[in-house]
Amino acid sequence: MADEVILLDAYASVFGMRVRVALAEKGIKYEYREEDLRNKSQLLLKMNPVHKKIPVLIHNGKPVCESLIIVHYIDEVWKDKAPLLPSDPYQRAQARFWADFIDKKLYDAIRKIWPAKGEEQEAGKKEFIEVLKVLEGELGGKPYFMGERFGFLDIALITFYSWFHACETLGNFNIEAESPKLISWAKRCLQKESVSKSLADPKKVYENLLEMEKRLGVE
Ligand code: GS8
Repeated sequence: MADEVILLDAYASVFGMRVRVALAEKGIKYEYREEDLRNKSQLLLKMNPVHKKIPVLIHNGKPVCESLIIVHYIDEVWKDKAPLLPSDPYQRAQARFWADFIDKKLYDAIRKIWPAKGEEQEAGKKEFIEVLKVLEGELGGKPYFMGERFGFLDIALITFYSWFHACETLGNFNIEAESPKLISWAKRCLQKESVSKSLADPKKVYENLLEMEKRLGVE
């Protein structure tokens, strides 16, 4: 019997995009369902009753939640094609460490650039640039984070690229001037169809944020 794969997602989500890239890397066909996060579907509430968040991967009726856990799951289930995590346990631990760093530090810094303003936004910008520089150090001279192959850690980070334009415009700074090697890496990742087809359009992400600001009445 063919696998039934459904993804509950939201277009501009850095977390949802990770799952889209992983599924594309593996060449898995799936049904994409866009969630309205202001009016969540009964299916989302049933499939992720703990966090009530997207993304949720529903594989043959069974839900898997949390983006990094989902990417890991995809790698383990569809292991014949495009391995995402390294086979060496130490390398795997490193990949998980840095993915955790991205979730804890980069996401937090972005939330300070938007919807924050003034001093908090300035602090967010500083933090964001510092985090990018740490990541750039970890990338070093390698083409991808784990070496020669695109994989788990690249997936964990590349989805933030869709938000870079919004961060730069809202925070009035230039990411490439601060972290040129990281932008070269991002462009390398974007040459892959699995990435370019799965990522949200940076201009749309920015427009979405402006619309959300209007709705929330952010000055
Ligand atoms: C984060 C998911 C998340 O924040 C993961 O999957 O990695 N750690 C999780 N999802 C957001 C949308 S993206 O900003 C979400 O579903 N929010 C709905 C809500 O908070 O009600």
